[in-house]
Amino acid sequence: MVDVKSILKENAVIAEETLEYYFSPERIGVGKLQDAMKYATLGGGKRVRACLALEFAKLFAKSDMTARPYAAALEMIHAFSLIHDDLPCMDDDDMRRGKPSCHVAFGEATALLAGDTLLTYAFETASSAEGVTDVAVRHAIYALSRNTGPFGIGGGQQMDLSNSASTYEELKKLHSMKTSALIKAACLCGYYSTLTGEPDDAIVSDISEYAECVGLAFQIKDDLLDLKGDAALLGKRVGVDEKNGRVNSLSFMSPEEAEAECERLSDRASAIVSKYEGSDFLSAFPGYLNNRNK
Ligand code: GRG
Repeated sequence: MVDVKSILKENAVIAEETLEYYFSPERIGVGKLQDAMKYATLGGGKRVRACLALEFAKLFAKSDMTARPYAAALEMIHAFSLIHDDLPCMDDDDMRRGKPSCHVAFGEATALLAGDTLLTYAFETASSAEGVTDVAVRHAIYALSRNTGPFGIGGGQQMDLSNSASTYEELKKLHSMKTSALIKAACLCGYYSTLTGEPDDAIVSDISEYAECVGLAFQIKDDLLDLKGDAALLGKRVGVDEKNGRVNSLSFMSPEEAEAECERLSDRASAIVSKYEGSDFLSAFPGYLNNRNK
């Protein structure tokens, strides 16, 4: 049996070390902006997106080295989205990862800039990755930009702001953009980082479907944790969606149905990836994420 918890932890250490490298004073300078970028990115989070990038690289090339800059870039983009998501004009959350949100610690203006700068620095990091082919860089940059732009988390967040989904199918579209998209970028960047020629369409299609299922289940579980999770473990407030009258997956299904849907999605994800040799971790990871308590 694969020890998912330990492998996730090992990958989180690699992600943290890689981020430290990219956040060295020689690379980004020093000052309040840099402090805010580091505050929001380092020393917290499960590193799910970094882990997926590293593991997909290992699946296709037996090494995670090529994926490390992408793992860092993905966590920068993710941290950026969390900073902006917590702002008073968005979800207005004052706690994140067990500490005051970035805007509470640094003020709104610096938090806004720290988010923007993390996004642009992620692309600097991804485009200057060493030890990968030009074709790898081209595809990875496309995956990152496509999945953060109008058809990715940016567009998904705008749909979320309208709080108007009236069916689960509509909400699923939003979740696909807001949550699955960056997970898809992570899985694809892992594969793309190993490329020596053009990507294989069938592999890209499998990875995309795997990521879509993992992302949808991840968001439903996030909604379940908001309903009945432990704020101390989660490091953020719970009951936020209910308090703010937000539409989420539990607006359309009972908690039991939501858990069953998570299981259905993670079974589908496992089935897609299990045909690849060496996919034990990636097959087991979706089920592990469904059982998380933070
Ligand atoms: C990309 C232009 C552009 C804008 C971004 C603010 C925003 C617009 C999007 C918000 C996206 C968002 C916060 C989606 C929620 C995804 C989610 C379930 C986050 C929680 O992820 P975890 O549990 O967090 O992996 P940790 O802290 O473990 O990293």
